[in-house]
Amino acid sequence: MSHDCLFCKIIAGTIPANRVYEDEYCIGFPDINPQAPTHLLIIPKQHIASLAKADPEHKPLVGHLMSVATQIARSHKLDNGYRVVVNTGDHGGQTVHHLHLHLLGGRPMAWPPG
Ligand code: IU
Repeated sequence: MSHDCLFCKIIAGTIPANRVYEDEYCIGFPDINPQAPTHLLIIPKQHIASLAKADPEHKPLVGHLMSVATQIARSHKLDNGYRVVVNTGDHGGQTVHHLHLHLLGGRPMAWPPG
């Protein structure tokens, strides 16, 4: 846990969030500023600052997060498709420095992203 990390505080329960998913390794909850009808964040319980800071030892965890995204997309019936985004670093548009997957769905997405 990193004491000045917002997402670590959500994991610890000191900041509330509606956990739509939880297991031993990660939680999923709605983004506070949704960019699509479904916009959830999936975050590991372990503090990893970004995808760029993930080491080979984190491979099973990163794979697990992707698998959970699939599972949540199914349970939310995003049958027409969805997008999973991992903003990484300044140029990637990352603002919260705790690894997270955005799961966006419920509308068609444009490409390329801004
Ligand atoms: P980013 O990929 O680091 O830019 O995404 C961070 C997300 O965290 C962003 O979509 C915010 O709306 C979201 N968020 C949140 O859900 N709750 C908060 O208290 C804060 C940010 I601060």
